[in-house]
Amino acid sequence: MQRIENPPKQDWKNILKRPTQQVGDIESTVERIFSEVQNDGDNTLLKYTAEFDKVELDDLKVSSQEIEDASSKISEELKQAIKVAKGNIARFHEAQKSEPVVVETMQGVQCWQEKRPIQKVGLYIPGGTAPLFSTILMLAVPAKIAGCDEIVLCTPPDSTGNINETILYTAKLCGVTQVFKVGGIQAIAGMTFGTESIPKVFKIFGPGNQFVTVAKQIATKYGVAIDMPAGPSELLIVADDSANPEFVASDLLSQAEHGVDSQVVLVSTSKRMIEQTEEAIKNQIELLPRKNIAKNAISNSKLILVQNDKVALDLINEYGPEHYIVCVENEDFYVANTINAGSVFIGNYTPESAGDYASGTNHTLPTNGYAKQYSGVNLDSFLKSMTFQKIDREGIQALGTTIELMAEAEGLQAHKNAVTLRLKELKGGEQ
Ligand code: HSO
Ligand code: ZN
Repeated sequence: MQRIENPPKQDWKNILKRPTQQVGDIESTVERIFSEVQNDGDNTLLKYTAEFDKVELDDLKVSSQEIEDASSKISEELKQAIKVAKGNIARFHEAQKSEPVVVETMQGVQCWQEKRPIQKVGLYIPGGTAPLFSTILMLAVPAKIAGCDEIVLCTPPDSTGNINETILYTAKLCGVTQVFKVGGIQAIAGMTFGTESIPKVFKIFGPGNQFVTVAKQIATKYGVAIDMPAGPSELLIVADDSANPEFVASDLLSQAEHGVDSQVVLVSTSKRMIEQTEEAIKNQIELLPRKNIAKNAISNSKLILVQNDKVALDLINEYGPEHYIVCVENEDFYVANTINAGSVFIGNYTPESAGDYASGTNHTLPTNGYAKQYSGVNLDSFLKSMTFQKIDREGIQALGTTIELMAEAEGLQAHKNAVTLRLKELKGGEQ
């Protein structure tokens, strides 16, 4: 890990740079696959599944038999754990529902806003080295609470044409409507246009590699919404001598093991804390099954010593971490004054893994500094707001002249007429 002491402000940007991703020529590849999927639907999906996932499938859709079989392969303890997590995630997101407020902006003029579900949503769950079934909980549970009618899930098959059993079990448990064995760019294209098998969706959610990330961005060109631009996992911890360096090290490693491009940062006003954490990382990392990935990520990561809390806070707000652990005596200062972070974990007994799996908050969060302008996934991500208004006779009489004057000034006579005719009719009625 790189140790940095009291860096001057002009160096922060450079120090806090995320590991760069090789984007290269991805965009033209994505465009090509999108246009093939648009023209030749399932055939293209099957062709690319054979090419990238090394399996020839007859059918993209997971059968109900496969889903049933999956359930019997999972231990009761794990099923129970998934249900506990689901309960907490559901409680937290259920509480995000809000009631419409009717505002009478003028007498007789009522305006309000109501939320309605996005009817069809698509969830992408990556394959790869770790089957992230927890992400299904984070996406399908709020989608269901929001009332989305159709929840489609795409995930790549393994080379025998199967999907991880826990992914299938969790998808069923959370009310996913259909699961498809397709991954990568072709999966995002399938959900964007719809194919013979896969329904077209209105919004796509979920993490993925660089190809999937670029594909989601291209999907927006075709009118499909996305949750947010995704990037590698990140964690920033601010810790002082009240923190436990073994705990801090374990948290940093928990994110470092996600991928070689994950980034973890420790900020502290205590040199002792930094030294002890570095030592603890060295010991713990050797015992991890994914130590090679974690070591790579750790080599990109930083231990930053700063002069005081104010400097630490400014640096944290400049970085805008996806996950942010606060383990300091004066936690209130950090909690109250942090403006840019995806999700905040407070105190020595709040590991980031809690939010990754089971405490109730969502783990689909803005990375790459996007916490400055994006929220993590929440119930509203699956809803859209519609406004309503109802104006009565008294209301149009109160507001009419205002509208007429403004329409006239914009040179839009028909707009004005729509009011004038009504006012005239009301006047006539009075006589
Ligand atoms: N930390 C990841 C989510 C995750 N962790 C899934 C474990 N499983 C990104 O927020
Ligand atoms: Zn994680």
